[in-house]
Order: sequence, then structure tokens, then C-alpha cells
Amino acid sequence: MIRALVIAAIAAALLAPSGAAAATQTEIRIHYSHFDPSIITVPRGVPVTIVLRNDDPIDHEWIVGTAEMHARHRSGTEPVHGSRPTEISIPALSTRATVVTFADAGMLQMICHLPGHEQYGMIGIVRVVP
Ligand SMILES: [Cu+2]
Repeated sequence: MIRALVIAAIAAALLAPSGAAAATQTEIRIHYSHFDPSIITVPRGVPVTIVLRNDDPIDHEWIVGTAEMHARHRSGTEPVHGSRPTEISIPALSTRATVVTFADAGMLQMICHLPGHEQYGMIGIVRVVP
């Protein structure tokens, strides 16, 4: 199930218009335990402001990284995030902003690792472009 979602998300990212502008400021809305948009395109090497708006009456997380990093998070023991710009906890019905400088071009995953959320579809793609 997770694998299928990841493959579908990557396929969608690859099919997205290559001219999609890399934004240095973007907003992701969280609604019904999904990221909207589920694919964002950002530039490498410059600060990117990402506003995370949680419209749900439950808490969520926005955690960005490689597949290997996410594998560690699935078995991890960190209940609260916030000290790293790529690991943000967003309380119910609230908004958080983070500034991230992505060092390398490539494809990262954004996932909420609260129990059951990833399985429900709370997963997306961050495309970092040169
Ligand atoms: Cu969540």
C-alpha cells in the first residue's frame, strides 16, 4: 500500500510539467489528512519558505527527507519535532512556517509519521531542481 502510494506519487512528479516553477515561497494545506499540493517544486541552494496550514482538527507532521531517512522515522521514537527545519509538527487547526535550504537536487518525500497517517495517504514529493 505504502509502496504503491510512493510509486504513484513519483510517477505523478515525473509526469508533471518540467517547466513547473521552483518557488522560494509555497504553502501546503493539510486537509482530511492529505497534503495539498502533494507535489512541490523548490530550487536547490536557496532558502525556501514553506507555510504549513493544518485545517484538520487533529495534529499532523511534515517531515521531509530521503527514503532511508523516512525508514528510520517509521521505527523512530521522536514524538515531537520542531528543532529541525525539515521536521515540523503542526498542531490541530494551526499554521507553521519553516525555512529550508535544500542542498541537493533530486526527489525527496514529505510524510506525516503519526500513526496511520502515511498509510491513509499523507505522503507527497518535494522536487528539488538545480
Ligand atoms: Cu498526519
